[in-house]
Amino acid sequence: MRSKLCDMQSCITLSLVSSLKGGPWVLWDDLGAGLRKAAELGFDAVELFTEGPQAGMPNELKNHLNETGLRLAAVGTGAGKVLNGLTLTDENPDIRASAMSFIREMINFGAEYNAPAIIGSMQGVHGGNVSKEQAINWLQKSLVELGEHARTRGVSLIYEPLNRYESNLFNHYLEACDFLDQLPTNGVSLLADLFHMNIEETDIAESIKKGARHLGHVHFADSNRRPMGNGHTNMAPIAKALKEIGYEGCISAEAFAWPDSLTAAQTTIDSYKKYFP
Ligand code: LER
Ligand code: MN
Repeated sequence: MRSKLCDMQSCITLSLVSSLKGGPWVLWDDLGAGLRKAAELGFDAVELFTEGPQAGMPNELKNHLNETGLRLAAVGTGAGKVLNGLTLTDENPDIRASAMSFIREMINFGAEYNAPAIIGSMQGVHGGNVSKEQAINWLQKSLVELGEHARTRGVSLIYEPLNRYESNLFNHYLEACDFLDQLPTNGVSLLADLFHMNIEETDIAESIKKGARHLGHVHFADSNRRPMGNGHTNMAPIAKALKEIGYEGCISAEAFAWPDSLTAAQTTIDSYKKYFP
């Protein structure tokens, strides 16, 4: 039975990019088997990580979603950076342009299923010939254009602040909120990744409350990026904050398949039920 216990939805990540084994996704490789497992455990939705927009096997995906009753929660764009070296803040204008078209196509792909695309590592970093001001300016322009594009497709675009070891643009959730306040679009919302926030925030629950206006998606992982329950994150006040602000989006497990994929999926749904009964 599906765990639709509150207005939030339980979600689990599924990566179809086998070459990135060891990365922070819970289910792996086999779309059909992964979705059936997610449904069997009672998840409401799945977040997909694919090589690109063509790699989601659209018809197959549609059929599996129909069969399982799962919703597609979001699509990750990180492969654009990790596999193809594309970022929105690269000094080379051709690479920035390719990053834009990659993300535009990912937005279109997700929008077929009413699912937003997530911009995490594709935001890039500043350094070398690219000043912080320049990188943020490029990021700003890109997010406005892509956010407006997403709106025309009936979805939002999700921007994810990352911890200091992965980006040097926006590491804090509330700084990213201020940045979004300045954007002349309401097509972009923010991702609160509890793993990144555990590294950067003073108080995760407080940041979520203060920045509730932009919250669009949550990545659910413990302090060590293992499934929630395997680290030292104090989840109770974070869950309370999410309930208090009336968050109605996905709580999506982007965590290592630790100690293995199926155990991680089970631990995640158990934690979800514990904190969001
Ligand atoms: C993507 O959601 C993310 O959190 C990044 O850490 C992946 O590198
Ligand atoms: Mn994340």
